[in-house]
Amino acid sequence: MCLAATAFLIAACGQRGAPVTVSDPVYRPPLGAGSVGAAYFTIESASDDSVVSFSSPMAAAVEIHETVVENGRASMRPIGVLELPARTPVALEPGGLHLMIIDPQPLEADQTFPLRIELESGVTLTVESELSTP
Ligand SMILES: [Cu+2]
Repeated sequence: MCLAATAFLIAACGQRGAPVTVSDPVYRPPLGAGSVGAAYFTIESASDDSVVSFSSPMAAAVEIHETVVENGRASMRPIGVLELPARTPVALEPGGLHLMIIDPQPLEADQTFPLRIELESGVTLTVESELSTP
């Protein structure tokens, strides 16, 4: 237990692994019979970093998408890596960058949705997102 805790601290304090904060995480379950939910939050890193992978033990896959408006029509496309410039909050929000949650398991009313975030620097963190219904 102590060993695991120490290893985590080292990973979180590595030279490039400066603290990363995630604020206001919310999870929107799929609407109706749909199978794709969404998640939004603001993420900020103290040093230049990037998110190389999002996942969840409660979903088949988690993709990061950007919203693109072309000829007045909004569409979205997956981006591979989410850049986190130092000390710059990056907002994931409806109509912008967002997470698509593929085939999520249903949540109980008082449950939160876990999201695992893997950074290029080697740091990983798990964020519990509040359930939010539009
Ligand atoms: Cu999307």
